[in-house]
Amino acid sequence: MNIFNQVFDDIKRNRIRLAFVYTLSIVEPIGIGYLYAYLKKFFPDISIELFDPRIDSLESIRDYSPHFVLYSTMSGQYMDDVKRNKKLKQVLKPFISVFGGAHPTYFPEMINDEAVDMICRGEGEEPLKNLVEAAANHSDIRNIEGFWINYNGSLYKNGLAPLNDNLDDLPFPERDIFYKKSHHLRRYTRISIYPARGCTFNCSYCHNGGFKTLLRGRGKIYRYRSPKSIVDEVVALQSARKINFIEFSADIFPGIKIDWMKEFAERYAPVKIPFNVSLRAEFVKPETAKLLRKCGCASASMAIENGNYEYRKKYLYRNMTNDKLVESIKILESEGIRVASPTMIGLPFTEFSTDLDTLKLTCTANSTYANPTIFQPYPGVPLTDMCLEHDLIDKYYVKRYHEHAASSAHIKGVDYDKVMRLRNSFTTLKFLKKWFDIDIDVWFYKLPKSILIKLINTGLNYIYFNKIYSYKRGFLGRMRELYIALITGAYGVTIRKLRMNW
Ligand code: B12
Repeated sequence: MNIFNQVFDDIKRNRIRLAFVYTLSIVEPIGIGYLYAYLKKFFPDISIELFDPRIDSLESIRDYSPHFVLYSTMSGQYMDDVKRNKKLKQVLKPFISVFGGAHPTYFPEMINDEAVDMICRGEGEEPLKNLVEAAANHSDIRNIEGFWINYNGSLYKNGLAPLNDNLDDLPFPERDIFYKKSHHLRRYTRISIYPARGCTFNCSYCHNGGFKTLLRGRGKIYRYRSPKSIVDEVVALQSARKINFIEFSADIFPGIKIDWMKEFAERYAPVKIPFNVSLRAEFVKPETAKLLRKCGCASASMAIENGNYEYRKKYLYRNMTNDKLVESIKILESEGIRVASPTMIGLPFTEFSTDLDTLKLTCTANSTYANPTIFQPYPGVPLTDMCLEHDLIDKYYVKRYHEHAASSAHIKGVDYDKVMRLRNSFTTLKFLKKWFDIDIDVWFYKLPKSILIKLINTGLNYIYFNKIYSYKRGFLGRMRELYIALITGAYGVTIRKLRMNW
C-alpha cells in the first residue's frame, strides 16, 4: 500500500492530526499562524500542533504521530528541513510531508528530493483547506490547485490557486501556538502584523517579481486590508499581551494610498503603539509622512539597494533616480521618522566601485540605519536567471544555501574579500564621512582590515538599529533580544550552530 493510502486509511478511523515543524526565532512565522487559523476556522475539530526541533523531543512528535507533517521553508533552511523530514520518515508512522513557503514556491523541483511528498506553491490557506477536506472525505487529492504531488512515484503538477482578493476575510493569524512554545517569543514585545500582501513593482531580485509571473492573469497581486481590520487585530492582541512596538511587515505599506492613509491615521491614533512600515521612494510625499508621524510611525524601511542609477535601472528594475531616493529619505527623517535604507553589495555585473557608489549615496541620504547585505541569488527571480544565463553562478546553487546567508555567496567576478571588508566597515565609513567629510574612495583602503573595525562597525550598527526599533524594553530586554537574534540567525548571522534535538 502506498503511503497516501496508509495515511488515509488511518484517517478513516482517527481524527486528522497535522504537525508544523519549525524552528522558532524572534519573528513569529506568520505564514504558519495564518494557515493554522484558517484550518481551525473550517475544521475546529482537527488537531494541529507545532513542533520545534530545538525545543521538542523526537519522542513527542513520534507519540503525536501526525498524518501530515508541514514545513514552511525558505531557501536557506530547505536543505535542513529535507534532512529532518527524511529522519522523521524513518522513525514516525507513515505520514505525508508537505513543504510550503518561499522555497518550494520558486523552486518546485524540490519535489524530487527524497521523502518530499507534496509541495505548495504560493499562498496556502485554500490549498491546505482543500487538502484536509479531501483527506477527511477520503477523496482524491491529486488535482488540488496549489500542490505538486509525488503520488506513489507519479508526479502531479497542479497550477497555483487563485489569490484571496479580500484579505479582511482571513481570520487573524494564530500566535498562541508560538508563545506557548517559546519563552523568548512570549516575552518579546515587538510583534509583526501583515497589512498587505504582494507588491506593485517588479524588482529583479525580489520574490514579488517572480510571484507575478507565476500568477499572471489570476487576479490582483497587491492586496491590502482595511484600516479597520488592522486596528481590530492590534486591539485584540493588545488585550491579550503587552505590545511595545509593531512592525507592519508588508513589502509595501498600504499608506502609499492617501485616502487609505487618512483613514488609518485616524483609526490607529488612539492605539498609541509606535510602529515601523516599509515604503517605496516614489510614494513618499510630505503629506504621507505627516500622517504617518501623527499616528505614531517611528521608523520606515525604504530601500536604496544600489547607489548607481544606471545599474539600478538596467539590472535591478528600479527606475527611481538618486535624487528621488535622497529626497524621500529626507522627507521622512525631517518628520522625525527614522529611516533604515537597506542596500545590497556584491551584486552581479558590477565592479567594486559600484558598491562604493552605494555607500556614497547612503551618506548623501543620511538615513539613520544602513547596513548592507551581500546579494544572494534566490530561485525564481529575474536577476538569478540573468546570473544563470551568463554563467555567473553554478547551476546547482540552490543546494549550496545554508543558514549563514553571507557566506554562501558565490557570484563569479565578485571580489568577496573587498565586499566583506566593505560590509564590515560600511557604517563606520558612513559616520566618518558625516563627521569628518572623508573621501570614501581613499578611506575604504585606509581603514585597516581588522577585528577592531569590525567590532566598531557592529557596535554602531547595533546602536542605530535600536534607533529604528526604539521602544521600551530595558537593558536586559535589549540584551535578550540581541542574544536570541544571534543564536537563531534571525538576521542571517548565527554566532553558533543551534543545538537541535532531532
Ligand atoms: C518576515 C520575513 C522574514 C522574517 C521571518 C520569516 C518567517 N519565517 O516568517 C526574518 C526576519 C527572520 C527573515 C529572515 C530572512 N529572510 Co525573510 N522574509 C520575510 C517576509 C518579509 C515576510 C514573510 C511572511 O511572513 N509573509 C506573510 C505570510 C502570510 O506569507 P508566507 O510566509 O509566504 O506564507 C504563505 C505561503 O508561503 C504559504 N506557506 C508558507 N508556509 C507553508 C507551509 C505549508 C505546509 C503550506 C501548505 C503553505 C505554506 O502559505 C502562507 C499563507 O498564505 C518575506 C517576504 C514576503 N512578503 O513574504 C521575506 C522572505 C521570505 N525572506 C527572504 C530572505 C532571503 C530572508 C533572509 C535570507 C534574509 C537575509 N539575507 O538575512 C533571512 C533568512 C534567515 C534564516 N534564518 O533563514 C526571501 C526568501 C527567498 C527564498 N527563496 O528563500 C523573502 C521571500 C524575501 C525576498 N528577498 O524576496 N525573513
